[in-house]
Amino acid sequence: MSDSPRHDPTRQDDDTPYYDHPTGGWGSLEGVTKIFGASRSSPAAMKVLARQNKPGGMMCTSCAWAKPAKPHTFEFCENGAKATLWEMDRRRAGRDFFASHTLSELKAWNDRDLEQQGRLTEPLRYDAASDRYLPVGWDEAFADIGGRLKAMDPKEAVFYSSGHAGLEASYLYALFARAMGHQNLPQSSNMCHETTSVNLLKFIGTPVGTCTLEDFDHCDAIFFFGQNTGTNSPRFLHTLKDAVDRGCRIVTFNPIRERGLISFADPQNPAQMTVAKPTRISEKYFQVRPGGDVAVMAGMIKCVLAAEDAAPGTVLDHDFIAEHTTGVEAAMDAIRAADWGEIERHSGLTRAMIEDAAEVYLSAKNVIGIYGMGLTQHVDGWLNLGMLCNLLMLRGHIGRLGAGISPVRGHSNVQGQRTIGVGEKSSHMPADKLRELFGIEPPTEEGMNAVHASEALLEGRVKALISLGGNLVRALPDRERMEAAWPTMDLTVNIATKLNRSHLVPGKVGYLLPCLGRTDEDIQGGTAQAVSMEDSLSHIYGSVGRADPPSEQVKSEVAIVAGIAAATLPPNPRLKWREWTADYGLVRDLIAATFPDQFARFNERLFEPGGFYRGNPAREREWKTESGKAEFTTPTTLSSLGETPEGAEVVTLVTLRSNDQFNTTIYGLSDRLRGLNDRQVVLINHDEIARLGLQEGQTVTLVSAVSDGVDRRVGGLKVTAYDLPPLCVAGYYPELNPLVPLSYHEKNSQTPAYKGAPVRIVAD
Ligand SMILES: Nc1nc2c(c(=O)[nH]1)N[C@H]1C(S)=C(S)[C@@H](COP(=O)(O)OP(=O)(O)OC[C@H]3O[C@@H](n4cnc5c(=O)[nH]c(N)nc54)[C@H](O)[C@@H]3O)O[C@H]1N2
Ligand SMILES: Nc1nc2c(c(=O)[nH]1)N[C@H]1C(S)=C(S)[C@@H](COP(=O)(O)OP(=O)(O)OC[C@H]3O[C@@H](n4cnc5c(=O)[nH]c(N)nc54)[C@H](O)[C@@H]3O)O[C@H]1N2
Ligand SMILES: [Mo]
Repeated sequence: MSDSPRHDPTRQDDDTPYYDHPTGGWGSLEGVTKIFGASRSSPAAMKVLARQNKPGGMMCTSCAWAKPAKPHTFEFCENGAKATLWEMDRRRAGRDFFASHTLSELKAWNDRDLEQQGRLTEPLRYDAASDRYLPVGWDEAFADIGGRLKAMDPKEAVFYSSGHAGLEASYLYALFARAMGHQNLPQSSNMCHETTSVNLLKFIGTPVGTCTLEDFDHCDAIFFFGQNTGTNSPRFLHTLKDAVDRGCRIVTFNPIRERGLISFADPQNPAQMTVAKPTRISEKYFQVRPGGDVAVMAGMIKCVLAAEDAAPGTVLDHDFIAEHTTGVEAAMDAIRAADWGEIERHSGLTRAMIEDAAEVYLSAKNVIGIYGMGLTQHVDGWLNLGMLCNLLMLRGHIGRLGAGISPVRGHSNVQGQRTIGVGEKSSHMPADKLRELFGIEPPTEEGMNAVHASEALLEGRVKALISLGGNLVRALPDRERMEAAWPTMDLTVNIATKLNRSHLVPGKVGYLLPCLGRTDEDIQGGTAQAVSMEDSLSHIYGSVGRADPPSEQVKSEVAIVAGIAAATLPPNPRLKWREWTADYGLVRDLIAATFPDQFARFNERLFEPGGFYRGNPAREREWKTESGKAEFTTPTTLSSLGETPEGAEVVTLVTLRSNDQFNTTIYGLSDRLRGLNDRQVVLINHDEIARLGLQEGQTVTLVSAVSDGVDRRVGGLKVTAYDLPPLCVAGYYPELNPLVPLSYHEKNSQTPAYKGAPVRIVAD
């Protein structure tokens, strides 16, 4: 590939060398059509899709982007359709399948083939003698699990949740843990936006973003850091396109020229699909070095301060700063002192480029800052967010219409689960309410998040793990060490829709319990039930499934959580597991009683078009921080990579999602929007290939450059030239997870540094 794309940080054209169509457009329609052709989804799928993300319909199981009050004709995207069809799979992984395969045999299968067996149909228990999962009755399963949990020290039990399950099951799960006597409630956000939950709370007094959809109708500039909209939240492209059509200017910082942030053709707009030009999304696109965002923002702030110095009193929002913030002097002193040479070195961008970005900031009345995993999954991720808050606050861009900070969340209900108590801290669920509503004395000892629970597992301190969805073995860092530790547990219980890797490493006693998905009709007490979720913009929606469940044996997540809880906990007339299972409205009443400020009249508002807003104090300029003010952050470094091992051959590994996967679920091997068709690759800048003495197309092994006595390596990766900044390489999650050390995480929240692991490349 001698014509392989060169890295040219100055380029600002509409093209990416790999995929020369806009995101959306015919490509995404083709994508949907292809899945329809290839998948074995039920014929009801089209009906479900037609109502997806609309009031009274099913809320997408893919990303957490908002569902507008006035939906498009099709309010789903290519990847949302994939997620729905994945769940509505007509294939079944039933008892015959499990009878004919041992787990040792299944371990040799790839992850995709495991999920391709289709939906799980009945409860299973691992039988060590035959190394197989065998059918078991629900009552027997609940009684045995309950008996084992009852017999152990509650602090040795861990209840994980992936951000799928609705608020109802999640609330009961969080209640169950605390009634049992622990709050070891790690969640997928611990690997994702925990950096946000912990640090935004510290800086501006809210664990979530401050924007709503309305803000996107009024902003003049958007600064976009490390979020791949075209793949991970495609419906958001409509919002961005509308903003651009209104004249809003978008500036993006991302090591990769991601197609969706460059141009977009609305697949639902006949004119744009045929004659009109696609919309250019980012006016300016800067290929920042991984971890270089701190330097970018320091540079931009220097420009803002220079403008203020040149025309004192006209640039900064002095009233906002004086009335609402603290720490501005120390933060600004440190930034003034930052050296442009260092800023250029860490960011990989020139001073002129950063000045260009600052010009957009200075010209805008209302600014929104948006970010994703590119800011959160770094050792000094806290500083990424601190600098973004600093930048926004200098001109009062928080708590005002058209402005704010907007983290784009991952799983469809990941934010909501945290809101209603799934979390390891006492502050996640008010103790007085637990006493008042249920007469239980909640634990005072803080629980374990995902990294702390993983460390405890490696040290033999975790005896039981219940997983409400997810694929933790694959999603965690340091996979090989984690996978080896899994079978040391006394009890593992996986509540899941499809078979995955984590299910193949049961504890000494292991259950696999099949649950309904959100597309499935959920009848309880003779009535169809709704479940609910919260989006990235803090709006809550009801969701109704209408598909035929995969088998009569499959239970809802609410029923399974309640079943285990009832079998574990001593009788308490106020813990009405059976009644709650028969009517989820009763659980929503409990959520409203526990969190009255946010969930008042929950049942009444369940199907409000556009969801109901649960409010956000920072949006109202009420700062629930330690100081009672919004806090400026003083930078201690200009990179978020942390201390990196020395050596010219050490490069930063960024792990990525493709356009054909949802986290650990791999739909297919293609990454259309990046022009890639193979997942066993390491992407490297053309000149770096030469610098490191490699050849395109050769296979190499990536070896961790962290020396802590653990050997971490992944081999068989094809060297692929790609337009990336120097000194970094990229490849796919979850294949490369063995290379990220568990100890390599964000400092305040322990979010693994999946975007900044130091590695060396060794020829195979
Ligand atoms: N189709 C689909 N949708 C999904 C998911 C999925 O797997 N598939 N996953 C869901 C989940 S759980 C989540 S959390 C979200 C994740 O959505 P994103 O937040 O978009 O996360 P990633 O895909 O990991 O990639 C983040 C982007 O950050 C860039 N990046 C990497 N390092 C840096 C850096 O140091 N600085 C900057 N500025 N950019 C950087 C990468 O090039 C990439 O474009 O998506 C959700 N939606
Ligand atoms: N290297 C690297 N690692 C990462 C990341 C990265 O960017 N790079 N990203 C991290 C992030 S942001 C996240 S959020 C985590 C994701 O970690 P997880 O949330 O643990 O993983 P998922 O792949 O989303 O989980 C998929 C499984 O969930 C089950 N499932 C699907 N739908 C349902 C349902 O409705 N109910 C139940 N009970 N089960 C269901 C299915 O069995 C499926 O196999 O991974 C993290 N790991
Ligand atoms: Mo995530």
